Amino acid sequence: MTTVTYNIPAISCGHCVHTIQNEVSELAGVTSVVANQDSKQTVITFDAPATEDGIIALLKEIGYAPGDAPAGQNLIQLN
Ligand SMILES: [Cu+2]
Repeated sequence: MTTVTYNIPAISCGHCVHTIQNEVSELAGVTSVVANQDSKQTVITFDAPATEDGIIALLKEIGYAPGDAPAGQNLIQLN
């Protein structure tokens, strides 16, 4: 299981949160998507067949490309 945290600058309201959670959770292998309107961070947990590349591609496709995180906040944890 892999958990990744992305900074997504385009998150501006609850609708964005809803869209991200709905769309990303439909990817096969994604087990958890938690987007936060205040921190603009999204925490995604997944297993195969989902891949980080696939998740990023989907986020870009729906208009929520992950942005550059401030130093120390680009968290990628491999469990
Ligand atoms: Cu919004």
